[in-house]
Amino acid sequence: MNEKKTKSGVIALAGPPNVGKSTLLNGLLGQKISIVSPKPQTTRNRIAGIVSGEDYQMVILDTPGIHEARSPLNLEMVRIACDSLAEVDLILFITDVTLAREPERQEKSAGVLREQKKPALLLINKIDLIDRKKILPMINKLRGIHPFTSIIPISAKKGDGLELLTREVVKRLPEGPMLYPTDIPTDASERFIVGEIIREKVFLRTSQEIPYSTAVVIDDFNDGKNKVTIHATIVIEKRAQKAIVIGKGGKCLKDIGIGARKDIEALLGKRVNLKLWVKVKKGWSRDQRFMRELGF
Ligand SMILES: Nc1nc2c(ncn2[C@@H]2O[C@H](COP(=O)(O)OP(=O)(O)OP(=O)(O)O)[C@@H](O)[C@H]2O)c(=O)[nH]1
Ligand SMILES: [Mg+2]
Repeated sequence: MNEKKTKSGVIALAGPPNVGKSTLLNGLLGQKISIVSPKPQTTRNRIAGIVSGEDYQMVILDTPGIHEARSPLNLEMVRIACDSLAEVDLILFITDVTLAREPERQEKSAGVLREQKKPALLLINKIDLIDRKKILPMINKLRGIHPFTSIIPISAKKGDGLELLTREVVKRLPEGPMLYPTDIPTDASERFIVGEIIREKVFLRTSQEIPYSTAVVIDDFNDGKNKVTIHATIVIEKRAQKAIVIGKGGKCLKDIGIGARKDIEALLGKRVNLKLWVKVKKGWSRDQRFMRELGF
């Protein structure tokens, strides 16, 4: 029997915070599995999206942004991002048009690429924000920071350049069997994504240090016939933050719940009954044991 040859491999999305790594993962998948916000350091853990074509499979790892970290949580995030690079066949290093104006600032995060000695493509994201004429000079300026295999301008949000990007990635994948069933979009559990969706709504509806002091724990996930009942706790670090997350007359927490429920219903394709609590756990982001419970 003449078996059709397939190509498959693992690809990491890496780069500084906020450049659009998670938006790109969702764009390539055509489905939202990784949370997105205008604030840096949104993604905290590695999450794999599985993009399957007729004769290829790309297992794409979204990673936390690489930044100068000090707190234990942030150090852990950067470690996860750097460790992910060691497991992959190809690295997609992402920058955006704002950062690309200052190539010097990229050199540091590009330093992790030099350690890896792996093929890396550079993606310049958010080209929808600038005049097309400015793209070529930008590409020329960025060539110097690393011997990239190729440089591709994209707009993860609008979908520009994603077909070309897919072709360029598949071209470089080794021949091999499909690594996952072709009908599943991610290796993450529904429970994990639900926790992330709630955390995203906290990122979108609170400010200053609160998003960075927030973790979400799923206490109960009960998948009924027509309805899923979910109990979750939003964990914050200080008493004063609790009042803010709950908001005047409970408004902020209610909005977080409404936004999260809508997205969770879309994810699960079922009606959802979401119950949220807010709990103070002093200094959790420095507590190794609690961080392990969260999956770090
Ligand atoms: N205009 C424009 N905005 C974009 C594009 N891609 C992402 N964004 C926005 O950039 C912000 C950051 O996007 P994310 O996908 O969360 O970025 P990230 O690199 O995953 O960030 P971290 O997880 O914090 O490292 C969000 O407000 C996105 O909507 C794009 O192509 N064009
Ligand atoms: Mg992200």
